[in-house]
Amino acid sequence: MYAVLCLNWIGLCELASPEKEFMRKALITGITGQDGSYLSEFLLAKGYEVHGIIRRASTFNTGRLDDIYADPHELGARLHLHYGDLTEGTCLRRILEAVQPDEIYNLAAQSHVRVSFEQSEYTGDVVATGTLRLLEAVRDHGRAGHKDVRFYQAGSSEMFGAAKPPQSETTPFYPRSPYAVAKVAAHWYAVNYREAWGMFVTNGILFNHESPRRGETFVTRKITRALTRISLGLQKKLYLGNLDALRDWGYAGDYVEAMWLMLQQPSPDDFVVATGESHSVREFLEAAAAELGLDWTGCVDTDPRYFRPTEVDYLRGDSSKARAKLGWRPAVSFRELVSMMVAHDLEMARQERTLLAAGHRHSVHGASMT
Ligand code: NAP
Ligand code: G4F
Repeated sequence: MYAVLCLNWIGLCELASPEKEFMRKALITGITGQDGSYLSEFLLAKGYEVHGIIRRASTFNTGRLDDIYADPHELGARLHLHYGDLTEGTCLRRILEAVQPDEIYNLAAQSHVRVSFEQSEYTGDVVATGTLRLLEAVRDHGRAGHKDVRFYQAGSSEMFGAAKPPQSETTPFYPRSPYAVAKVAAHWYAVNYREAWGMFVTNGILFNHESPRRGETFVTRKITRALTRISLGLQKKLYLGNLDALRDWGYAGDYVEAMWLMLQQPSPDDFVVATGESHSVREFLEAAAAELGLDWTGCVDTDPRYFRPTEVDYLRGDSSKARAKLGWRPAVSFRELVSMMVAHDLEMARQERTLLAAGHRHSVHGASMT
């Protein structure tokens, strides 16, 4: 909340200091999302000046950044936020001109697969054409004589869709949702700008990665939020869709390191980032319930509204290229991930119960939407 109240352009107008001239600058689209927040922390710790593009919203959308945000009036503030949107090229160009970044991480997206079946045009506009707008802006930025920018494109294992596992950089794409089709388009725009204009553009093809900051309508977080609330008597039922889908789930904190490593390479390339291990939604449910000593069978039901018109049944990544070339490997195991998310959400549920006991009203927003 605090972050937005302080949002202004002062960060761009600060006088240059010798340290600032050598400080590397990163521009992150989608900075308010799960990955944007972890990446910001990672880059700030590496000494970067971090700029992020945020959307104007009628409600606060900077909650994930609250811990790292400093008032831009404060001396040495290194995180700066700018209003913008991937659906508008003009603002992207202005921000690029003002920030003059060394690295761009394009993380912004309508990233919910189920929602993309309802809002397919919008998803295409943000995910595919939004990436094109940004690439065009970067291309012109370079042509105007500015320093070269390294560009990271947030690709997704959803692009593999129905392709047989294990999926690697050489596996042909078979997208199964408007979201996945748009990500495939963005992927190929990125490849084309690399080949046509010699730009440093790298595609990260990341398999599912989760954390306590995961959006609450993605299945892992939906499960950990609901089961922890159920265990404290705050909720009775959890409604889910397909429990048989298999995903290669890693920890978001590990995956942002891979993004950064990709932009430190001598040349641009494409990399799959994955754990190499898959679990079903049912297994995630069982593991989370076991953490809580809960029998989930009585409190979980299926609701057809959470099924997808076309499902991705089985994702398991082969990240041997990233491991060999980037020296990357995941640090957090599946069990540790589940445990971390359950512990976080149990604490949230405890706080909610305390507030309720003290007479506060509390509501869980839109939990049944996706
Ligand atoms: P997320 O939590 O849903 O965050 C998405 C971000 O994009 C948010 O900051 C959101 O802003 C922003 N955004 C949405 N529409 C926008 C628009 N029109 N203009 C500007 N910004 C917009 O997603 P995530 O999990 O951090 O994922 C980051 C990226 O990696 C996404 O591109 C996603 O598709 C991709 N990806 C994710 C995974 C995964 O498992 N997490 C795997 C592969 C690829 P608001 O906060 O205002 O909504
Ligand atoms: O958690 P999900 O919504 O993630 P999904 O569809 O795999 O997409 C996520 O990972 C992609 C990388 O592969 C990203 F590109 C994308 O942006 C996003 O971050 O669903 C996972 C699985 C699906 O098979 C879904 O059908 O869980 C199944 N599921 C079952 N019940 C559910 C539910 N998914 C949701 N969201 N809600 C349910 O109630």
